[in-house]
Amino acid sequence: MSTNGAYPIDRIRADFPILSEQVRGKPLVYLDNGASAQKPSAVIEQISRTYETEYANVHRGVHYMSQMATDAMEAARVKAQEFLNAADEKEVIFVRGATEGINLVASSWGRANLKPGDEIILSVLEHHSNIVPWQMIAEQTGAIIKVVPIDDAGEFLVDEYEKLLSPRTKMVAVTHVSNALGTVVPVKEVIRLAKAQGSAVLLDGCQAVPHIPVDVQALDVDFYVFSGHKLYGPSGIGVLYGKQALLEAMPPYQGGGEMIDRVTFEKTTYAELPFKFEAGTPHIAGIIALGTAIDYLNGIGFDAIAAHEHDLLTYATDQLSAMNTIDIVGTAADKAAILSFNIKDVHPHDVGTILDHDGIAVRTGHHCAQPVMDRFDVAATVRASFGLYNTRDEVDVLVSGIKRVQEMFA
Ligand code: 7TS
Repeated sequence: MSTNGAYPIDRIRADFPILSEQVRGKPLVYLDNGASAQKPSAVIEQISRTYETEYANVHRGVHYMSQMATDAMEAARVKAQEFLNAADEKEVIFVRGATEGINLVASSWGRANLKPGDEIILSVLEHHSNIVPWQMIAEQTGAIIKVVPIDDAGEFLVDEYEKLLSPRTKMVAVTHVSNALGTVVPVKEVIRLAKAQGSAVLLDGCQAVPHIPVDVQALDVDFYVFSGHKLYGPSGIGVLYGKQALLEAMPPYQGGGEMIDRVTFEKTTYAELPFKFEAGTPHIAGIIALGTAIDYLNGIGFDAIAAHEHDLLTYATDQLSAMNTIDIVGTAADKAAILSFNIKDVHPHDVGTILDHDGIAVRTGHHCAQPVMDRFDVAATVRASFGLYNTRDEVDVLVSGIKRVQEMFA
């Protein structure tokens, strides 16, 4: 099983109960981590433990259980703060996921800051959740969207980006890693150039945080979002990081309980950060278990994870490149562990269905990134996305499955 002498792959796999499941009589080969990652026992057990031993609503009870749940939730906020190296825990807002985080910024920051003629820069690589919220706020405010192109390898074109930047640029919102292609965007350079024009920057970190250590202070990024479920944590919980001064100047996104200071029918005042942006009862057990997922990742370490996943990506890419009926879509020099491809004259959905019969889970479709598909003039791709528990043996199963598809369609 081992792909790298020092990497404790057997122990890691044993941490994920679902990996011992059979699918159609075959061992599950889970290569759809880009859509959602599986959960280690520590995370699964933490969810039960919260409900069994320390559950009540948070931030409102003087009673013991409410205090316990509040303390556990706030400890998870500190873990998320440290995970991103944010300067203050107030800068960590719990949201449902990246989608809600981006909608929050587009709506709240956008309403307060965008005027007709202001420009928002996105890239062709964006997931729909980093396109549509900006289109919605652009329509409301009269702001204009500009799009950074990519080259045939799927690389973000920094030169073209520079040409789009101007004093009219108010927001640059780009992905850190492309979910469809795996391209790692040179975000440090993107941010440096945006700052030189006085623009704010939001990074969509969904596909980055499971693979790359992130330091929001070193990046000097204004907003950073990610979803817990791609980080081996629960679904329904994610993080929006924002610089304190920006968050303080932004109006609330949703109104309700938790986010107020004092309510009267004449005038309502709002709570301090982070609660101003956390209306309603949060996903308490999910937040606490997200903290557990962060602990789990830190326990393995990003250097080890990155080396392991790089080995898997290279091993898989080498084998697929050697097959002459395969087109790899996205061949950037710097890629996270995502491999998108098509088999000549076979529809990706047929590939996915046949692979599923071998117990192999891959995603097929447009990956909620239709502009990327349009750029490569394809309707869809097959995408294998690797996680920290995948193995070279599983890549071999994928390659055999692909060969079977080729034989069936020959
Ligand atoms: N941004 C990126 C880069 C993503 O990959 C995704 C989800 C999102 C935003 C939205 O995240 P959510 O948790 O709010 O839904 N990407 C995928 C994917 O690639 N396959 O399924 C979901």
